Amino acid sequence: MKRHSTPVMEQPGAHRPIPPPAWQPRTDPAPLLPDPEPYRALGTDAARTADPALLRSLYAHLVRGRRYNTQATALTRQGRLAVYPSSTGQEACEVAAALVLKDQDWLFPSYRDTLAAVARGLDPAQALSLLRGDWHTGYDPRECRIAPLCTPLATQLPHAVGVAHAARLKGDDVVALAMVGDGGTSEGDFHEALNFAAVWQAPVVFLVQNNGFAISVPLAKQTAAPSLAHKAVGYGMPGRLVDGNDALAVYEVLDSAVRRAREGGGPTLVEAVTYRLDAHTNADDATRYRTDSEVEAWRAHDPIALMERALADRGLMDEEGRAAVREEAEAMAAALRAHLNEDPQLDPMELFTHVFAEQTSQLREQAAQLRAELAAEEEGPAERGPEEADDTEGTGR
Ligand SMILES: Cc1ncc(C[n+]2csc(CCOP(=O)(O)OP(=O)(O)O)c2C)c(N)n1
Ligand SMILES: [Mg+2]
Repeated sequence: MKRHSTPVMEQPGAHRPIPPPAWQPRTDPAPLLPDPEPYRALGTDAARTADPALLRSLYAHLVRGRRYNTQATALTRQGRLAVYPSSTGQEACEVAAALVLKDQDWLFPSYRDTLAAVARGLDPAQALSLLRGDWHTGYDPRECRIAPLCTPLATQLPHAVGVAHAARLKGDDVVALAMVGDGGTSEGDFHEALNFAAVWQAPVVFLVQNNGFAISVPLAKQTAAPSLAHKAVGYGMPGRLVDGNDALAVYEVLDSAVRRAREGGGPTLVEAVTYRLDAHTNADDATRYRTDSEVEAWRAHDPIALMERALADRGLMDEEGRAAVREEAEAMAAALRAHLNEDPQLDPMELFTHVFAEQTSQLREQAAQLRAELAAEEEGPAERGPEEADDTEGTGR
């Protein structure tokens, strides 16, 4: 009997497509993955061998930073400061971010990162100019190499990449460290900044302070990623996870990321797991969206207490030393109060300077209007005739 033989290619289920050209991942993802647990240094051998001067300096900055936060918050209650986003509980991230940078490097802070700017050397009172509504940024960003405290979420990140990339093209030894909150990682700017940073291998370090909330929105409603540090892998840069309340751990992780960037190794994304102990700002009531017990659990992991224990364990600071640190912080707070209790002498016309290199026609019009209003005010209130007064009577105007 003659058997019908069907060609292989035509047999049902036996279709074999031509394989695509060999595919390989462009980067091995394994070394980019963050550790499963946040890195900790205090209470480990790393703290037992760390440089005593570094530990003492971190501690002094933490205490000073906490005092700065309580003082600035008090000034909002006295009507001396319009708004203050406190970083109490997050001081370890703030201080470490500032201390790992060299003078020629750039810091790109968010609105919550006043302490980082102050720890980098910015005058404590000047750092509050913006939040008092005094005068633009309040300092010269180029002189301090601190970008303006940035309120629009994550827009500082592409700026940091641009500065870092430009410096690399010019051959300048500059690293940019950009700070952002957990909520800021949901912004398009975060994606664009990290993507370009990795493609260009820009000398930039991204520090995400995951403090649990974007105002009242908890992280679980913000992302389904295993961690924010994992997001780095998708861009082709290493992601590091660190205990954000352990100042030595944050310092070590950021220091190694900054060194790597400086040596041409490209960007790193660091997620510091921390907690905002205060409300979002003085205008927020945090009891509406989180429990006291959650806050108390984080208070037990206070960055200052952790560092105090590490110093005591090594016999590096006694009560006298701690009192001296507190005294210095009090002096800083007193100077801050004195400065903010003075009414600033401001020229409203300066509102229009430093906005655009070339002023727009709308701004020119607005400036002219303001100039006319100020001149009218100088001349005093216009005298009104009796008939004019009669005209407005009873009209409710
Ligand atoms: C582009 C943009 N969208 C919305 C806001 C309003 N806003 C101000 S703070 C904030 C939450 C940010 O949370 P997170 O990034 O976690 O920073 P945190 O305040 O916790 O430091 C939001 C949505 C803003 N400032 N900018
Ligand atoms: Mg947050």
